[in-house]
Amino acid sequence: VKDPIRVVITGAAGQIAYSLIHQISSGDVFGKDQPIILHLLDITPMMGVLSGLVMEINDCSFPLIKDVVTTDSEQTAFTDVDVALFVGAMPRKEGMERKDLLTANVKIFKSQGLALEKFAKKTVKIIVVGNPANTNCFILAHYAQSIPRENFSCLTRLDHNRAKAQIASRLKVSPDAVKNVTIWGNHSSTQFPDVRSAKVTVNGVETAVFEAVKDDAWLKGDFVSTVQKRGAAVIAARKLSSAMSAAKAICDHMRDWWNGTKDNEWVSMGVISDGSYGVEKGLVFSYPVQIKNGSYSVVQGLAMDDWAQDLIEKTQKELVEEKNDAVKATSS
Ligand code: NAX
Repeated sequence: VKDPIRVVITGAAGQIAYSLIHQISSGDVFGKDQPIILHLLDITPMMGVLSGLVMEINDCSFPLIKDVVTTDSEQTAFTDVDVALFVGAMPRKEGMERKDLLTANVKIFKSQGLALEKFAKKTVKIIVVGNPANTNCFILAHYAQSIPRENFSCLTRLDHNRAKAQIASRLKVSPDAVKNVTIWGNHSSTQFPDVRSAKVTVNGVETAVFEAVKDDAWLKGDFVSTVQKRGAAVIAARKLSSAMSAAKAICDHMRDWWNGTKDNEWVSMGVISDGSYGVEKGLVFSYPVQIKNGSYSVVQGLAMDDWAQDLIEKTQKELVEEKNDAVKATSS
């Protein structure tokens, strides 16, 4: 029997966590033989909601859940954790400037970064989901210097899954017939969903997505903007932001990180840039990655052209601006 792992979820009283807790607890991510102790962090006014959530977790009778810790204390939340899912963040409220949002989040992620540094295991695997996800991850990593840089990531897997779904629906195939799509850059509307190296299997035959779709104008136009704006489209229709699909994407991201990617396949993850593809070193940038033995490596040598380079530069520029504003906010 395996020892339990400790998994902290921040923003545990929110809507993404509500879907996420179920999938993690049922063994979908770490395996059906991996016991789990859940640490659920939220702010003080949400402690009542968390107590109700614990009733529901208990009532699910998950065999893998050995204990549930609910707390508003960062120390309690991050002590000895193996996995940290940073879902909670300050939401953008009406009338709030982008700068105010950034300042509020810098405060949260600075404080949580310091607590992670002090209390978590040094092997902790981290995904930042709360927006602005890339820049929040940058701040978190900055304040947790003793944790290896490769343990930090942010979620762009939802964008990756959205890109796969768009191609699959266009070609009337199952999403798992589509592989090697890439999300480059920021989890924002400047992201670059790229299928120039993606492949699709139709009737047992694997072909390039560009060859199968035979509509370059769509692949470079509406496809890109649909994926970039999908989050906004969900909000407009549902009056709430993506939650079920976000939770599914968090699980996909962590499952692949834990177990590895398939041979000759890659996934998208926001990671701390090592300068690959000319991106500023240290930025949290979404790349195509392959994973083996719990470690990712950025897929190298993918072809670039002026169109792609331009889009990568645009999303990089936005991330540099966000990072500079965030750094400014830490000193103010
Ligand atoms: P909710 O507003 O439902 O839940 C957020 C929870 O975080 C709330 O319970 C709140 O009390 C808590 N919280 C706020 N400050 C906290 C703090 N300092 N410590 C602990 N908890 C705190 O939002 P939900 O729909 O669950 O979304 C969560 C975050 O994910 C948002 O920032 C959202 O923008 C972001 N998203 C990111 C995505 C991605 O792909 N990276 C996609 C989905 C989602 O939009």
